[in-house]
Amino acid sequence: MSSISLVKYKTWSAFVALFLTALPAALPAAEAVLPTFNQGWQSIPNTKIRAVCAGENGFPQVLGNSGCWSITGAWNGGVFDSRRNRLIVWGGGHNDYFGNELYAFNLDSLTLERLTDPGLPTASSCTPAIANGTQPNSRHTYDGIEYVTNLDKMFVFGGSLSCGAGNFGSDTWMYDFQTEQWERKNPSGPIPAGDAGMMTAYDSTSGLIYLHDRRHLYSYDASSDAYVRLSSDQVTIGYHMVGTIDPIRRQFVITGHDVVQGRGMVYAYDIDSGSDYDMRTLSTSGGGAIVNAAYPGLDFDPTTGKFLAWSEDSGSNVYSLDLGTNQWSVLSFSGGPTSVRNGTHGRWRYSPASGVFVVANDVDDDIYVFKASAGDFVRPNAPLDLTAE
Ligand SMILES: [Ca+2]
Repeated sequence: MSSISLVKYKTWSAFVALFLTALPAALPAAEAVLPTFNQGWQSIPNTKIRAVCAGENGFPQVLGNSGCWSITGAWNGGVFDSRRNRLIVWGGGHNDYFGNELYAFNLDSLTLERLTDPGLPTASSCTPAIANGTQPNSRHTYDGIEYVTNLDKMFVFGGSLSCGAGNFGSDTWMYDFQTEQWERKNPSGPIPAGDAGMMTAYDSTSGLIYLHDRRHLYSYDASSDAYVRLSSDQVTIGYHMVGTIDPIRRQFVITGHDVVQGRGMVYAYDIDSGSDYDMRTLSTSGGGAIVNAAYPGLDFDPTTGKFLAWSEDSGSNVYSLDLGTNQWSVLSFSGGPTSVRNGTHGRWRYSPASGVFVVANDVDDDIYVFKASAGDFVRPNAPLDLTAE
């Protein structure tokens, strides 16, 4: 296995074909070599981002004031590339770190790698683009990046740009995982306000990205490059919050410590057709440690129909929110990641193929996997729209 670079194979079918040709005949099936996970927390050896961080591996000019720590610590998020079963971590920003390179942890190979080298030269001022306009400036990415499953691209909105002032961008980019190229978008429609508080989620039903700045809910259609402002009534919510979609109940849910209210809050928008897009405050119980956290990790678990959340204030506990009862439940385990500051953002994500959550807590931590249930997980069939390249 160690001589095979699994991540070069971009599709499940190519991936399976590799196993069938590369493995000794005595090993009968691909499932025999794919990892399975135990209930609770597991750390995956040799998966520290710092070991492959660009700033300490050939690109000292991107280190900034805080160095490689910034890739997770400087308010940066992540997305889940469900086609390749891997967590993507992306961000730097402000004066902390100037690299715009991507990192990936693959749940099938259990390896972590740097996918790209940083774009050069780095920005000399607060510009959205670098490398002759072909790549985004590095930035704190917060909850402002998402994997767009139907296009196999990563969406990026705004963030605190790499420059002395750390100005907030309001630019939109897509990273194409097939061509490994960035594209700056020129969207139509009212553009959301660039700020620390933007929250995004991809909706698998509509194929749209939903984005909330601190005033309004928007949708973004990446195919037509158009934002639409969905909410009529302006709200004022604080930052330190994250947003995620319940695709079954058709809700965009926001939670975390709201600096405007001075306490943790849970908000929701109905995103089903015919919605009035009015923001509702949900009265939930039992989730104090997660609701009050700054930038918690929050993602939907389709096997239970609940949100699962983890934050730097959670210890080894994971919190589960049932939108049917508005009740949080505590899933108590041991051996989870050690707390760091500045939030988890989108670095806590669900893997549909493996049936686990995965978190990149800190560049000096190994990757952690969390499995909520004790039973075996049956790997779903590969998506039908994948073809070999
Ligand atoms: Ca989100």
